[in-house]
Amino acid sequence: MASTSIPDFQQHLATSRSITVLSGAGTSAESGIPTFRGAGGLWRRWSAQDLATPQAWNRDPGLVWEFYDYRRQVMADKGPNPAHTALASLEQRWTDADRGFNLVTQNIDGLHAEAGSKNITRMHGSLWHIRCLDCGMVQHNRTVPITPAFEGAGDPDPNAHAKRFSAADLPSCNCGGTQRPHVVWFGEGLDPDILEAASLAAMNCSTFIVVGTSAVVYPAAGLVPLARSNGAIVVEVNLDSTPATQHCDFVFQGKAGEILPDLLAVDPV
Ligand code: BJW
Ligand code: ZN
Repeated sequence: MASTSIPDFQQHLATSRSITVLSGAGTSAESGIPTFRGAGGLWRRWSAQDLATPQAWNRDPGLVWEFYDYRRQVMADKGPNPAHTALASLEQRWTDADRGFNLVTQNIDGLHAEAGSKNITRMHGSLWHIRCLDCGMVQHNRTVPITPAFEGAGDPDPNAHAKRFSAADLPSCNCGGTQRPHVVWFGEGLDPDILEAASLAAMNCSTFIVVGTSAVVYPAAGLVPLARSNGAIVVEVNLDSTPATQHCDFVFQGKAGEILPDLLAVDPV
């Protein structure tokens, strides 16, 4: 049975030589960004599981770009919340004390970096980067709409008149290749270097903090038992229990933006 004692967790945290955090969409929920599997996770009649796939892209790249362009519209004016800030502040205290800190995130919204987090491993890519399908070049891109053809598109209403996009409407690279969102879709392998960095961070930490993830998507979800079996104390912060809960030494149920600022207000000793 996991503990819910804040003082006991803080006593452990203060002596932790290395902390790794695994974050998910719930970390950004209080910034106003819908999670994948919660309310607001559908776009028109599709879930991420339907559109965040190579099959959806091959069937209709214009529809997939419209989905991502809509999410870029939603995220463009959103900022970090107290959960992001508490994690950035924890990193600062731990690195100032020459201790380890890794933030492994499944999120693609960029809000951890905006809050000041530095040592970030982005498992699923970035909404603000696009990649050429021909030459592979990755570009930072914050243009919304992604091309003029997407002006006024992206309406999430399932009854919205759906515009069909042609190949010429999609963003294209200087080499002439079509560009896609630089994110990892279901069924696509993660960058091996990124997966290795995430796995090492899980294996080599003394505290593993899992925050705001449903812990159902692999390989990210596998980091939780990996950290535990390598000796880390595992703590979960989430509104609900998840498949990760069984691997936890401490569990704090509630909103990350409300729990983390107090829970992590600890100096290294
Ligand atoms: C709050 C809160 C608040 C809310 N405070 N908490 C092993 C077993 C079974 C299947 C597989 C396996 N290995 C691989 C697979 C296949 C697949 C997979 O995992 N499928 C499962 C769903 C069954 N994985 C893959 O395909 C991966 N590739 C891979 O492994 O390649 C090799 C391979 C392929 C095929 C077979 C075998 C091997 C790639 C996964 C890529 C995931 N991509 C996405 C989309 C990214 C781009 C985009 O955003 O569009 O990543 S899917 C989506 O899910 C996104 C997220 O990062 C990811 C995780 O979601 P997350 O963050 O957990 O969000 P939610 O919504 O699920 O949960 C939110 C949580 O927050 C909830 O728990 C709430 O309670 C909580 N919450 N408010 C605190 N205020
Ligand atoms: Zn190119």
